[in-house]
Amino acid sequence: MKQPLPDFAPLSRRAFLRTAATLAAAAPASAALAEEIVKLPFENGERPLVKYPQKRPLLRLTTRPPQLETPFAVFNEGVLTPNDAFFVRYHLGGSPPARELLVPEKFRVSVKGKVNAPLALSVAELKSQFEPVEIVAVNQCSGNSRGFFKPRVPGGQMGHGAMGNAKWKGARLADVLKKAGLAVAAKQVLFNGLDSPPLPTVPDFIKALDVEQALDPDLLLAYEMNGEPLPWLNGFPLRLVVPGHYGTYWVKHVHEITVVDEQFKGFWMDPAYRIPDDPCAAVAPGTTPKHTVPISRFNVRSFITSLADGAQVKRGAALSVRGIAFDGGHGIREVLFSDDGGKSWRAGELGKDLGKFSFREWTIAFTPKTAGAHALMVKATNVLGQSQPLEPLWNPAGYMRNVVETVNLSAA
Ligand SMILES: Nc1nc2c(c(=O)[nH]1)N[C@H]1C(S)=C(S)[C@@H](COP(=O)(O)O)O[C@H]1N2
Ligand SMILES: [Mo]
Repeated sequence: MKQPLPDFAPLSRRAFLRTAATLAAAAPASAALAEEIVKLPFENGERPLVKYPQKRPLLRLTTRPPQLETPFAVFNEGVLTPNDAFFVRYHLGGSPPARELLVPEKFRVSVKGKVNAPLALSVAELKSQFEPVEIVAVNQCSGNSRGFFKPRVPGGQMGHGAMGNAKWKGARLADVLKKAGLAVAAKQVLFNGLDSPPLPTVPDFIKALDVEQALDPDLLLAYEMNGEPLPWLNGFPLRLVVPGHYGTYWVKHVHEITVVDEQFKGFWMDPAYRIPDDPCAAVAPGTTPKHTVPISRFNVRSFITSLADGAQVKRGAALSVRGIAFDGGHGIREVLFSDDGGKSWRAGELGKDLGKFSFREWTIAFTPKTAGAHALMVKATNVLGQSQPLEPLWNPAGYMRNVVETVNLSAA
């Protein structure tokens, strides 16, 4: 079974080489084509809209490695985020891996370590030997919305576009691990992708899950996203999908799965990607947590997508306000909407349920009756009763922002 390489059809070969050079080297030599700049609403929030292979123009945060954010208006196009608009995050200067490393005929994912029968599987074998499973799930970076933190924190200064919702298809990780046969002593499972550090001093990007979590039937080794092979920049040909959990675990271009009999201590598990060991994952602004744990599930979030902050609307004209809500995989129970800055709330209507890991669409009717300012707010609650704070929570890494967001309108 032959698998196609990532399809760069929309770009001519020259354009591809140019973009690939942009990916691999520093900024383009000629800035002849003036880039459109998007201004995110915080200090130093200017981002050029840049086109990468298989992507429409996205907000570029860094060039090496490529870090691209989805323009927020995309979230009003539909509940699934199109592949060409899906955000891109990498950590290592040597990312993304060169296309030559991803040739399907050569690509294998190995399963090794504390297993009874080590495996080396091609994507074709993953497809033919294991039941294919589809799941709609949000992928969100731990630092999504970090740019809004006050006091500000170091790290990628992202708006709300480091998230996306897609239909993932792949083999259950649990089925693959069972085929390899876990040794009795197995404790954690490590995942490594084909991107590598530019210097030996930089630790490789390796993530760990406890065996119990790795055996959860919701976790996939995914080869498809929204009915297409994964885009190059989203992990072609294979990535881990950990529904309900922050993107840091969703290892792209995954080619090594190693079962170990001890607690893994790699840099990207400790000290990176840790949160205060507290139910709210927060500390007093400006302070350092005493104890930390690895980041895990999303907290509850919701957004208005049909109206941008600062929008001008017509007084007396009926609006259908629309948005999305999601949580760490329990499901959204209720979305409350306020058109008076949080004084009164009424329930929005929930849209089609695509599963407990998906964005949930909501809508509500609203007519601005008076001229002047209107502060719209949205607050979701999941089936466990967990909701969103009215005041932002703070932690030094700028993770897990989930304050109730406000969209300010002006009616005339
Ligand atoms: N191989 C590899 N996988 C990776 C990363 C990486 O740097 N290398 N970054 C992770 C992080 S932090 C996030 S948020 C998600 C982003 O997924 P995306 O680029 O497909 O949107 O990829 C994850 N998987
Ligand atoms: Mo991330």
